[in-house]
Amino acid sequence: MSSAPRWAVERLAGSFRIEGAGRPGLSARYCCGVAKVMGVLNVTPDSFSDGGLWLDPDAAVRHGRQMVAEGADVIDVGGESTRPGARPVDLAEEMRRVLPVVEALSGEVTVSIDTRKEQVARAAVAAGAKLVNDVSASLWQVAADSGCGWVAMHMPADPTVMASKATYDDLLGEVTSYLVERAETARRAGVGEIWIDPGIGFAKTAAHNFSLLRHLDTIVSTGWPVLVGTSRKSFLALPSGSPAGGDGERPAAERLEATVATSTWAILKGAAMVRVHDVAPAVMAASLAGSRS
Ligand code: HH2
Repeated sequence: MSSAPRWAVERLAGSFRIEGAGRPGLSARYCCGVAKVMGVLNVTPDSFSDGGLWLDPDAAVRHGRQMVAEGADVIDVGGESTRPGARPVDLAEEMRRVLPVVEALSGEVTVSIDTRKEQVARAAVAAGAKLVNDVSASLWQVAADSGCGWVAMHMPADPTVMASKATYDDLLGEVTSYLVERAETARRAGVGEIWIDPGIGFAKTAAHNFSLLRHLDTIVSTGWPVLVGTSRKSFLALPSGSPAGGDGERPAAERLEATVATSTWAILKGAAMVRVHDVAPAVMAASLAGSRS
């Protein structure tokens, strides 16, 4: 450890800060050279890859601490799955799942709340969350009122129907202009820290997801810090004939290598943060990809 460069030591200690987050024209990546890692903490029974594992609050907090020990910069606590076809969770149940976990972890690490409900976002911020991870891209007022950060993700249709809505005339143009419009609206409302996220896997085919990764630099060139979440998603199952080849469907638990590959790809294209279930390999990827310049 003593021979590690200073940035690596700072990063592993979890103290690396992205100075430029939310400032158009100043990509966060260029401020410090290393992308952040957001660890996924799903307090749900039905998330697509880890449903039920962390439903118990004590187990969730232990897992959150484990991800912090592995170098996560942010822990993203969610109480409602957004996988295609997922059933909505009622407000009281979502609050019951996430609030004790947010409260327990927010004194130890930056916590984000992954929700589409304004009341959950407000309660989580009151419990210590510093970032609202908003797949609906509609909750900027919560961030404006509270001074916390905000992630706007592209999801053109509700999870219950989104599988049938993956049609675009100009995928990259539509995703980019939607995100920039949301970010500018939030900035006008007074939000300081704003992230944009192309919403990999949300109303998108595998070809759409690969295309967004290939052209991620266009989204990065808007100047808003970009977050990307490919972790364990179904387009990484690599069926025969997919762009990356492969010899059959891989279950979610066997998509680690593909997650690391696509997270590294996103970082090299300029993403300032990646959202992953497996933190240690992503921290390694971010450190190596960031140390090249
Ligand atoms: N993906 C998921 C959930 N939230 N938030 C952002 N900003 N970007 C993403 O790509 C993203 C997200 C889906 O992953 P997961 O939370 O593991 O699954 P589930 O929605 O089934 O809980």
